[in-house]
Amino acid sequence: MANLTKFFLTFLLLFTFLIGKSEDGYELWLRYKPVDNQVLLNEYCKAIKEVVVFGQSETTEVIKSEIARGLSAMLVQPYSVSSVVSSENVLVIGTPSNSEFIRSLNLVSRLDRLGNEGYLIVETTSKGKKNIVIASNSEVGTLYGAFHFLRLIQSNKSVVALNIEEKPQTTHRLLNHWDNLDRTIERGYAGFSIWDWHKLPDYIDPRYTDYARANASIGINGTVITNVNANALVLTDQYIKKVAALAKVFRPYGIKIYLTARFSAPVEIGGLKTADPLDAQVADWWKTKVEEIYKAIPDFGGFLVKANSEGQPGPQNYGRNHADGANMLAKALAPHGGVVMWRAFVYDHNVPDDRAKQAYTEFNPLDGKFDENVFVQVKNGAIDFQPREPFHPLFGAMPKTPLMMEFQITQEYTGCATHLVYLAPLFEECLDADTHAKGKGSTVAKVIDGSLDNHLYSGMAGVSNIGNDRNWTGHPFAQSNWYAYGRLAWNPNLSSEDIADEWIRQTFSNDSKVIDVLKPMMMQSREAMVDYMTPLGLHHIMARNHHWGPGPWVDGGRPDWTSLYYHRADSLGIGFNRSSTGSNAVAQYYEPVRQQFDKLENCPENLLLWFHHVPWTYKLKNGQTLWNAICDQYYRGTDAVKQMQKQWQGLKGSIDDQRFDHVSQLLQIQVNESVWWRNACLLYFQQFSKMPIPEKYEKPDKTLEYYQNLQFRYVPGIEN
Ligand code: GCW
Repeated sequence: MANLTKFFLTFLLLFTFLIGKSEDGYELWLRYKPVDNQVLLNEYCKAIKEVVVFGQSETTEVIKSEIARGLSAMLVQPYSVSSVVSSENVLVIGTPSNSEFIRSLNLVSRLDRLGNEGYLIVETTSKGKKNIVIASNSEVGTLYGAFHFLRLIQSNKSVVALNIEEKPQTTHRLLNHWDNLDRTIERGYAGFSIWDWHKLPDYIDPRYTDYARANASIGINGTVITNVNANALVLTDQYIKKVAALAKVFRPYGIKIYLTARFSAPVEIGGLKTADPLDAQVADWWKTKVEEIYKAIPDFGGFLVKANSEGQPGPQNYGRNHADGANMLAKALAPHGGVVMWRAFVYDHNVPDDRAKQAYTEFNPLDGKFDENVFVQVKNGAIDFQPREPFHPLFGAMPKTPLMMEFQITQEYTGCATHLVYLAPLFEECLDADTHAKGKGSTVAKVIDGSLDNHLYSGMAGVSNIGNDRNWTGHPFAQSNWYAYGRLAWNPNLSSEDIADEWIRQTFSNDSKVIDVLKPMMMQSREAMVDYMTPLGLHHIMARNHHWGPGPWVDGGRPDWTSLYYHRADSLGIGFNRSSTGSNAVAQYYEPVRQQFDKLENCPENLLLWFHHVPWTYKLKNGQTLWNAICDQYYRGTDAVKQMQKQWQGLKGSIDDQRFDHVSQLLQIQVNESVWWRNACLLYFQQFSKMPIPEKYEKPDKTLEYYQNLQFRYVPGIEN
């Protein structure tokens, strides 16, 4: 009897472990769960009897521990790592310079094509013995290969007869943290900053290592750890020591640290009278400061700068232009191999022109004027990370300058951390867009990977959604946006759907029942969000400051910070006329894109109100009036969220309880907030259209005044 009870207890324990075990999401996509497919498990165990990692650097130590950890957990048997290949079925990891064995394999010509960070994962036969080899020209490259190999097993892919050749398509793959030194995060929705400045440099939070592991696993090789709305303090000696301590943790993972440079730092912390970039003393101050930084951080990456934008100081304060400012910093960094990432996110309410045109107007004439180690960093669209924007006209328009893409991973305008929105389709839409700068096929991806104009440097930046919430990103699904961003920075040509597949398998399950529900759900989630927030090309109609809820009525103060400026609804129609009869922003695009956007009847309907002021009764391609189409899309969006909620409920039991409940509750919030967006926007716009919401739809249950009077304090992400 006692034995029977023990048996049942063990069974129960095992069962709870396998099915109900709660997971808090801390492990991200690096969960390394035991492979539960017996056939594959046998295959893996047969193919990997031993592991050999060559090399003695800190990076090889990282590889050893990650591989041993991953394989032991997934293949449910202990793996230790040795440094001699003595038999077959060995997983061998090394570079030609750290291993005689790798040199003997004849991989050199293949490795030559892969640069410093690329890698091979191949099955080799040497002296009649079959092994799996991960090889690269650098140890960081082998680390990337090791993570790729672990991903194959995590996502239940075969490891027989592997012949993988990978190489990053961009040189700079960065996260941009908008983290302040007081640990608040501008537009951050997942808690406070993970950088514990007060305890640095002496206390090293183990989280820093897990952050580096996660980033290296997707190929991110740099991080800007401070807000672009910069604080000069981070450039003082006291803080440089703290930054150096972080850099030391990240170094073995191939991740460089970058800082934001406040343009007025020479005045604020240097005691100079001016920050004029053409003043010799100023240039000298930066040169000395940069030397000081490199003394502490020999592989420091460089500076990211927001200048003369939204109140930040910059060269224009002294009558100089952006190139003057960027080049002065670039000259200080060049001897050390550092770069400047100079943001093109500039607009000024004192300039009478359409905000959407201003960045192009300022930067296009500066093409060719920047030093070699300067990137111009351009947001995906010309306004500001809206749910849908056309690609930024600067892409393709500055052939002599490497342009760095800036995507926003944090969901400032896309549901903060309560809406399940997979952003990879948004990133993909922009990367795949054809600028036609050099004829057909001049995609944005080719501009930013440097291939269109043959640039040495190329890159992507993603505004981080990471905070000190236990699961890093607040919403469990927001982890997918960090993941997808990294994968696309590595290869801008990957498909968002394939990335979703990879992520689901690693983060939730290889069970096809789970994948078949989650993949389509994620894939349509961005379109659903566009529908319930800003359909048909509407944009910038969110509430003031916190940008979280709807605010199509926002008016007063700086016109370019109101909603009225963007939607221009009146009794005749709605939308911003940016065609040749309006602000003529379309002229900043190459033909035939220009024509396409310019003509109302050719304009893609999902960007209609971005480029045109359209009559309420205008007939769309499906024969509907504009007003009815707007209604349909808002209701379609909220219905899609309700559908997501139902689908998620169907996965009860297939997902661990803790994350299942977490997402269930967030989906209810998303349902409520999508209805809020829909009702508030439709009631507001109805004042102008004077047309009814079609009978078939449930009527908004609150008045417009109700929505307009809602007040919120302490919404995360802003100074309250
Ligand atoms: O998206 C807007 C945000 C600001 C941000 C700015 C920028 C860091 O509302 O909070 O400031 O863009 O990108 O500089």
